[in-house]
Order: sequence, then structure tokens, then C-alpha cells
Amino acid sequence: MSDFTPITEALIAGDMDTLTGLVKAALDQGTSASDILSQGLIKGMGIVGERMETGEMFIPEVLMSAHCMGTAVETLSPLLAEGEASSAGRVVIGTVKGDLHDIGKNLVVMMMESVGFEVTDLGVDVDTDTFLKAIEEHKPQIVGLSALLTTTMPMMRDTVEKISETVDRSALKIMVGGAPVDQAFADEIGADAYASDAGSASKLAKALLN
Ligand code: B1M
Repeated sequence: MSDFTPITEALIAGDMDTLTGLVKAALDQGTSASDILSQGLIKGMGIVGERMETGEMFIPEVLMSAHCMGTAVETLSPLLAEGEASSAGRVVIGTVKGDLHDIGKNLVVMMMESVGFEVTDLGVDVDTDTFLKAIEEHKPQIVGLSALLTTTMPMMRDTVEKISETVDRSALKIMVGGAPVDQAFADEIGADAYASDAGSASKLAKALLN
């Protein structure tokens, strides 16, 4: 399949039935799940963001697109898995307090699971105490923090600070990501790693433990 425009447009329109049919047809034609994701769906969410910013799309419409994205990602998820048998390690991940965006974080979870990590997903709007309790309970080698809002970046900093005060960081790596986050911010707040997308997050997670 070379033209992903219908998939992108169905996602932007929040048209679940059409999108589901197009994704199924593309898979039936032999199109790879990762091409559908990157060239059709992620591109579409980017356009949704631009239209949200310019006021061409409003929150209810954005939510419909987000719902379509989540459903399509669930369909593609098993096909993206590389099927590694043994555990690559344990990860605890969440979107920081005050932030409800989870599509990108869910993709990171999916990619990490696909390369063999056991992931505990704490969801969205996760406060520092919840991260600390999950670290104590699950003893992960990596904690992942996601933030999509410039206003929740300070919460990411606070969370890294609190984890560092409480937990032995020699045995725990912190990875951060999300659209407003970059390597400079990750360095500034004392994170061990920054990944710009889900694919590099899973590769970096493996590299961190080797
Ligand atoms: Co919101 N939103 N939103 N939103 N939203 C953005 C982020 C925004 C850029 C839109 C815009 O104005 N252009 C803007 C932020 C501006 C800023 O902070 N400077 C914004 C705003 C303002 C808001 C509200 C404040 C709007 C309002 O209410 N007035 C509000 C805030 C709510 C809150 O969180 N408290 C809000 C609400 C929402 C919805 C609920 C409607 C919905 C979220 C639904 C959901 O997630 N379930 C929503 C959406 C969908 C978006 C946009 C359009 C799309 C986000 C997305 O899913 N992208 C977004 C615009 C945009 O990003 N272009 C926007 C696709 C996804 C695949 O990419 O999330 O970047 P991304 O994830 C990538 C990487 O960042 C990275 O890998 C992912 C996959 O490759 N990554 C990691 C992410 N986490 C990582 C963690 C890692 C490593 C990599 O390691 C741990």
C-alpha cells in the first residue's frame, strides 16, 4: 500500500467504522503494521494537533480521533510484537500528574513489550507517591515518565527528584519522553535517558540494561 491518506483522513474525521475497515484491508493486502502506524496513524494525530492549535478542531473531535487511534493501535499491537520469549527486564511507566495524554505512552508500552520487557503501566495523571509505591512493589530496572504538556514538565522534574531522594538510582534508570521534552531537559532534570519516539524508547531501554 503506498497511499495512506484514506487512513489518515478517517482518523482525523474520527470515523471508527471506516478506519477499522481500511486498517483491515491494508493488513489483508500485506501492508506492514508499522507502516500503517507511522505513515497513516501517527501522521494523522500530528495533523489533529495542528488543527487543535489553530482552532479548526475542538476537544470532542480530538477525543474521537484519539479513541480511533487507541482502537487501531490495539489491533496492530500483536502484529508489531517481535515475540521475544524471555524477559528483557521490568519497566514501570506512566504519564505524570496533571497530564491526561496517553496515546504516545501506550505506544511506548507496546514497543517495550514487543521487545520483551514486562511493563507495569500506571496510566495517566500519576502522582509521585504512586510511582514510588510501584517501584517498591515491582522493583523495575527502568521507570518511564511521559509528559505532553509544557505545564506538566515541572511535575516530571519533581518526580525525578523524589525518586532520586528515595530510591537507589544505581539500580534504577529513569527514561523520559513526550512531545515537549528533549535531551537538554532530560539532562537538566537528571534523567538517565530521553527517547523521542516509541521505537527508540524500546531500543534505548535495552541499551540501558546492557
Ligand atoms: Co492535548 N495537547 N490537550 N489532548 N493533544 C497537545 C499535547 C497540544 C500540543 C495540542 C496543541 O495545542 N497543538 C497541546 C499542548 C501545548 C503545550 O503544552 N505547549 C495540548 C493541550 C493544550 C491540551 C489541553 C490543555 C487542551 C484543553 O483542555 N484546552 C488538554 C489538557 C488535558 C490534560 O492533560 N490535563 C488536552 C487534552 C487532550 C485530549 C484529552 C483531548 C487528547 C488526549 C487523549 C489521549 O491521550 N487519550 C489530546 C490530544 C490527542 C492531543 C494531541 C492532538 C495529540 C497527542 C498524541 O496522541 N500524539 C496533541 C498535539 C500533538 O502532539 N501534535 C495535544 C500522537 C502520539 C503518537 O505522539 O504523544 O508525542 P506523542 O508520543 C510520542 C513521543 O512523544 C514519544 O513516543 C510517542 C510515540 O512515538 N513519547 C515517549 C511519549 N511519551 C514517551 C515516554 C518515553 C519515551 C518516548 O519514555 C518514557
